[in-house]
Amino acid sequence: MLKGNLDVLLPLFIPPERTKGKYSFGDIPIKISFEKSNVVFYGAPIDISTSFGRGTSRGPEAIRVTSARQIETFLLDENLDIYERARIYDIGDLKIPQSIKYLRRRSPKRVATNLSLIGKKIHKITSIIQGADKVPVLMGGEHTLSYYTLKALSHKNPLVIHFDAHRDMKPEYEGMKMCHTTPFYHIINDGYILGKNIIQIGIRQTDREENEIAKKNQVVTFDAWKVHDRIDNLLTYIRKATCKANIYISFDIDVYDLPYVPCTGTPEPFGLNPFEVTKIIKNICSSAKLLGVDIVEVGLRNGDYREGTVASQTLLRILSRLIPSQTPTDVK
Ligand SMILES: [Mn+2]
Repeated sequence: MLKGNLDVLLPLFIPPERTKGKYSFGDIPIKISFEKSNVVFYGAPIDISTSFGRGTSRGPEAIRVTSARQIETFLLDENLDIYERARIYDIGDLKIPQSIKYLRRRSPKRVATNLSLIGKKIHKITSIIQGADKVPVLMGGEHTLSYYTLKALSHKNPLVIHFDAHRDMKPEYEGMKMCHTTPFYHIINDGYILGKNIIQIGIRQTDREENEIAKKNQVVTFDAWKVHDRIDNLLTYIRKATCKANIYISFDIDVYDLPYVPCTGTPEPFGLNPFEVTKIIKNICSSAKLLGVDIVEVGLRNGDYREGTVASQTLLRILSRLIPSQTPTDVK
């Protein structure tokens, strides 16, 4: 059964060592098979609908390079090596069809066709990994991809913890219904996730209509000022809300303050710092079950690996806290 799953997944991917990043996540010395893994990483270098700053297609590369070559997998603050906790299998990066790779003119119609093509693949990949009782970790790529992962996991009724400078809750943008600023509107509007099951953290850019949509749907919001001024309120809320919940973490790298993330498409001031983000992650209840993770909008330009570094460090903290510890016999 599990072997069958891998046979379906592998043809969709370029293996880690042949990607632009050339390494598997963390380049962990103990190689784990898909069957023995409990966390499955994959890159989705998708940049189809982004508008202002492009370049999120290099996100997986930034994360692969920094996690493998720059960052130790030993976490000083946790006194833990990540592979003592998470048994990571990295499938590689999603193959991008030629029609998308060389797309020059981005009409809304073409964007819609291409996103739906990729969306079907992301849905299938998420379902297979989750169906095998493993945690899918998507390294994006644009934020639109979260619509498809959440749709695939919606039957598990997840509580969505959404870190972002933006709500991504517009009904449409620049003539595009589905794009990087709209996934959370559509996931609610299409009935997959209730607004009250989405916690948005770090928000500081929205328009009035989008803000009203969030309020009307009872989306829980801790904007950047609330996090900065009164983080304890958020920590208390997170501890209670996540108890025994199935949780999904959608992490837009632009939740971090502008100096940490110079390459992402829409960096914003008034952002969070790594201590705040780590605190929030550490306060997720230990009885929560992690259903899936995406980390999106990570960029890489002119050899500036800052975003890859904060993205990798964020992923290590999420895994160190939210993967149940294993007994030594599990490792074999
Ligand atoms: Mn954003």
